[in-house]
Amino acid sequence: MKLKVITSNPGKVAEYQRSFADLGIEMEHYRLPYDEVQTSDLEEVVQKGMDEIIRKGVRDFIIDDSGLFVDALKGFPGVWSAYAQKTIGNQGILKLMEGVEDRGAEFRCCIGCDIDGRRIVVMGRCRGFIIEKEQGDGGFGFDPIFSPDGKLTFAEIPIEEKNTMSHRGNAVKLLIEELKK
Ligand code: ITT
Repeated sequence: MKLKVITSNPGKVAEYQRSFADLGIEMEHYRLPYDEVQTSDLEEVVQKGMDEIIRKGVRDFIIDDSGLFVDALKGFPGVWSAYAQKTIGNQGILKLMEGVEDRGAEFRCCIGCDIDGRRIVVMGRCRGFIIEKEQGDGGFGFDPIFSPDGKLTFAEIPIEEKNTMSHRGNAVKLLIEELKK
């Protein structure tokens, strides 16, 4: 079985390849731009993205819309995470958090999977903290500033370990439960 991972982000693909390796599902990086509708809802982005991809005649794929929701910033950057990452970056987020005591944040990941004509949409979450300065050079995106326990960041732990607790790893667990049904 082979599934296309439709994304522009190779970091996501690496995590899916690791998660599905033991299940014998091959995850193939597939680049196909699709519209990410402007909405405050990750699931809506995924549902509309899936409709568009299926209209283009592509089947057996997954897409993933994710974001970092910072408590003290009232959920920013949230659904605008990709834009925030490209513009202000991790340093910009740290600047917004200077002197802020409440460091709580949540990563969310919505996965849409089209498989054998079935549509499965699941959401995974991971709570943690925005640390004071960037730490680690693994992972991607916000990994160097997000720590699930306030100690090591996602950029400092191996991919396998990140997958056991991350928003994407938690969404994958739900997806696998659905696939088994
Ligand atoms: P797509 O082509 O799949 O949309 P993208 O990187 O633009 O790739 P999103 O639209 O889902 O992805 O944007 C989410 C942003 O949050 C993006 O900047 C990611 O780098 C970041 N992000 C998502 N998951 C992350 C993770 O596990 N660790 C760190 N940053 C993450």
